Amino acid sequence: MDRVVAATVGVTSAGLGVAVGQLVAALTEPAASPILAVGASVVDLTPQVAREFAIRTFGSHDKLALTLGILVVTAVLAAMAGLVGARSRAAGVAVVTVLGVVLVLAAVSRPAAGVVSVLPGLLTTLVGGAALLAQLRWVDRGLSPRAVRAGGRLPPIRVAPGSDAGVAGPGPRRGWMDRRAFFAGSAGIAAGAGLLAWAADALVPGQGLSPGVAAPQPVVLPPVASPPPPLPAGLETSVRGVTPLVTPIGDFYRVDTALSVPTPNPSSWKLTIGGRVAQPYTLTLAELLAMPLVERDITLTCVSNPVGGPYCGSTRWTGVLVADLLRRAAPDPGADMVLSRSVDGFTASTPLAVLLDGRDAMIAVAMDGKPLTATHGAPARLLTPGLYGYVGATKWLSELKVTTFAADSAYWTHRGWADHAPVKTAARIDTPTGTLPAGQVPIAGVAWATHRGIARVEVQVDQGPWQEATLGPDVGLDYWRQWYLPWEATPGRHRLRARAYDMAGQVQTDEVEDVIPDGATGYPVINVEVRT
Ligand SMILES: Nc1nc2c(c(=O)[nH]1)N[C@H]1C(S)=C(S)[C@@H](COP(=O)(O)O)O[C@H]1N2
Ligand SMILES: [Mo]
Repeated sequence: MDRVVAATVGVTSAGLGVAVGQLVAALTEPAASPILAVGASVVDLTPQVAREFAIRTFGSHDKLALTLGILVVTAVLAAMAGLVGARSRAAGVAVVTVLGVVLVLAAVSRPAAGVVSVLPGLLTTLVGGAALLAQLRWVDRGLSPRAVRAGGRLPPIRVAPGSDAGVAGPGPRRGWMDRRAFFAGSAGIAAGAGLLAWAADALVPGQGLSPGVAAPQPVVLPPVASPPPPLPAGLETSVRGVTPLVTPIGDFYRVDTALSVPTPNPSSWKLTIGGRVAQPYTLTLAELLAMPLVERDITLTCVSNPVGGPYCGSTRWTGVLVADLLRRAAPDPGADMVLSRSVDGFTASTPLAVLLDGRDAMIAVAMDGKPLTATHGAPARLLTPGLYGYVGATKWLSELKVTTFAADSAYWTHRGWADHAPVKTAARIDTPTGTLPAGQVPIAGVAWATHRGIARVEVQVDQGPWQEATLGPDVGLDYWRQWYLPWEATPGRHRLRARAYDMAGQVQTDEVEDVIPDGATGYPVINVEVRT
């Protein structure tokens, strides 16, 4: 059989199978869809270095890139199945079976998998395999898909015994193939598969190629007893290009391992507090919201944020203090860590001492006065001021397990990242960038030393002296600080650098370190060109 034809048969069969699997998943269990299940497994299995590369290279598009990568690899494997199947049906069936087993295993090995998780992979395999065999048979019998669709109206093929060259009667000759009709048929199958996949995608918000925010069921927040005063106006009202004091929720960075956004049902959601405690207990969302709520202004940063990078956001959070919840459970004196678990299986390890040292570590239920969005962990997430997100900010929280670092490790610490990861002091230059006209212009940005507070920011132009910047409003130790320095930009190329000091007077280090294992360091550098 023509190789291109055989490969095409494989690809369209797989496309149909995957599309049916996506649709079945959309109707039963979205996370078990072929693309998401395989994608999530790839995410969990991929070595850290490759993930870092993906995050940096693709930025927030890393999930889309991963999905496209999976589709390309699937197409290649499917083409091979077509080629193998054209030579030997048994071998083709074997290849499809192996791929099917991988699919089903990927789905059932997801942390939230249930019995129905096998369905999408199973149907993908059955439909894909059946489509493969049927198409190979059509092609072998020398019928174009159009002719096949005509079905009974075609005269039966009569093959002269002992001959494979010719046939008697008016039917198409054995081996004859209308390539154009075949490819038209293939395009039809592909279009059908595309339509099914599109329907599946539309049924499940936030799934697959559309990284949109899935709408959580509305959570009604009770009023907060003694909220802090409203945040002051930030420097953004006077300094153009500086990051706003409060990050709009829509601009708040998102980092997680979830390919599809988990959407736990708020009415059945539960938080379990257990492990090495005297009094384990479980809370419903209503019970959690009935506890005293606090509102705090906190900056959240990702350990994967490169120097000067975007993975940092600041807003007002509403929640219940973790210390209150833990004390009620009475932790064992020998415990030194709280392993927080997400409904999607992600875990973070937070030092118990940090959670009990009086800082405002909380189970957050709202950002900026509004219930958490699905992407930021609805209905409730952990938030630990002063620690990077991977050790203190578990989204879609389901459990707090009091334990020890000796007994347990978490998703990222298991993969070589640090157990103890306080946020490092960092300044970021937001403006100017690129090319600008000569004249007065502010050099401005934000700086954070979460839970230590920012005392001072300095700016250096070229090899000049470090100059003290003016700081924006002080919102507290846990919040970033805006800053600016007026600059008389002269024509030519200039190098701008910045550095921050925490409240203890400690300047950020100029030693350049990568994000692994506990956060990047070094001064941010911006090169600009000033026109005459
Ligand atoms: N369930 C879950 N929670 C998670 C993560 C994750 O992958 N899964 N990533 C953590 C990391 S690395 C960071 S930096 C913060 C980011 O929170 P955000 O997406 O709301 O900004 O979430 C943390 N919580
Ligand atoms: Mo992170």
